[in-house]
Amino acid sequence: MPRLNASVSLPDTVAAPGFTPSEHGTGIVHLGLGAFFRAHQAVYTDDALARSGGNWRILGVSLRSTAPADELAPQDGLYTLIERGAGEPKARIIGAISRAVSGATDIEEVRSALAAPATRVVTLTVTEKGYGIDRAKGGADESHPAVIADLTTPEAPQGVLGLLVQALKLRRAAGVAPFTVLCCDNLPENGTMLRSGVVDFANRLDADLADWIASEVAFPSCMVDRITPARTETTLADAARLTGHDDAAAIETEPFTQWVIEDRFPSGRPDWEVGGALFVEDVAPYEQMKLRMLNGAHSMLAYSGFLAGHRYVRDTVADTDLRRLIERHFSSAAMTLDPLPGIDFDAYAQELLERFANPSIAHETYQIAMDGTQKLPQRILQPALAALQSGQNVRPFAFATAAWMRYSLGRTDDGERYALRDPMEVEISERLANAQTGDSIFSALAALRGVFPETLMAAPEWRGEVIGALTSMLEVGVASAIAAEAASELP
Ligand code: CS2
Repeated sequence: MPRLNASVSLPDTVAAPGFTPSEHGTGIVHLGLGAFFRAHQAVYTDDALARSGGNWRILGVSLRSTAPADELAPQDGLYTLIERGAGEPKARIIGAISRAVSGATDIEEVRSALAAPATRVVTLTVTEKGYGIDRAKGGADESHPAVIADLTTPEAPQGVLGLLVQALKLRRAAGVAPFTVLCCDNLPENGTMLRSGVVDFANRLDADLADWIASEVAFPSCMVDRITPARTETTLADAARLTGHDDAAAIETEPFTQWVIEDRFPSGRPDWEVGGALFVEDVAPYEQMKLRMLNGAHSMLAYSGFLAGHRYVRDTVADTDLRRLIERHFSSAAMTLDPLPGIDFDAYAQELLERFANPSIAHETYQIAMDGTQKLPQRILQPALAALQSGQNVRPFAFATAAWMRYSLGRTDDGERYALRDPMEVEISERLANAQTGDSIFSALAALRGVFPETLMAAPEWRGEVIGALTSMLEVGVASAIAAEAASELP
């Protein structure tokens, strides 16, 4: 079967880009060329190019891996997006990526693209752990390998903060306007957070440059949402069947998509609203809703569901006990939120449940379970603290935290071992080496640097609920602990 590329013709059933890709220049550099970016920002940009044109194609960069560039480059940046809703999957070809490169092999090209006047926006999806930001204090994380390396050789950066700062420095020296930096990871006030890392990193090298970045560079925050499971053999087989071409870069996703962005783009931006992006003054309430309801419930069901033997998210919804806990989690998380005009949290929760239950999406609990130390704070612990402080019952958040602690032991109830896949996994295993009881596991993990808010961990009510849930999981096994929790008086 021929490989997908710019010169192939496609069947009528497949939507081709609504613009001629080669007629549009590149205006965006995107760092983090994974499936989520291909299912989300690239699609909005594709819509914007089709409707409003502009030189807004994307240079896609994967910072470490060479695989995304190897997949996309022979296809002229084209790939198939498969949408799985009710009925047959739908295929569409995305043409927004002008070129795909890897930081491992093409770092010079990345550095010069970031410094180029044509680049007006830099977007990022490098995952929570990829930034090198100290999440507890803000600023650059001095223990992050890329931060250490880039502070040593700032003129040859490889990591996120180093690359952004070096490019901004070159732009300033050349009298080129700065780009706007748009963080698209699931972090609270993600623009403000990234700004703190960039400004602090710059300040360690050149205080004057740091002041200039702080006053001249825009870091709007945004909330991103689209459930995008890791690609499988089925994704590739469906792409080939639907398009008639081999496509090594195909990805699959759900029909739902949402992007809420602060409109601060002094150097311009694509017309992302044509794809449905919502531009608002303050994105924080949308981010909180999504992080605490969708992602919070995701993390809870991932740890408990994985340990109860559920491979996919949809299986956790089909388990009546776990489904009750998911619903309970949604409503407890909603209670920690300020009202959001025009949004009914009950309806949002109902829609989330339907999305989780999507029978055509095979989203692995093990995929969501990775990087717990990076996800727990904004998804579970901040709402838990808000609940504690307002006198709301903290039990649902304690159950989720206990499930993560149980998961951190690295073995199922049957004794099967699995990899934690967390940047703190070595420290976690060392701390847990002699911890057997709920009490000792709680204390061992509470001391992890920068993960748990002290006021929360010191609260007797919280401690009691987490240790209680964890002890039940250890004593009767996770599946039975879920059933017991679902049968208990739900708050
Ligand atoms: C998930 C998210 O893997 C995870 O941690 O919770 O990737 C989730 O699917 C997306 O945020 C949905 O927009």
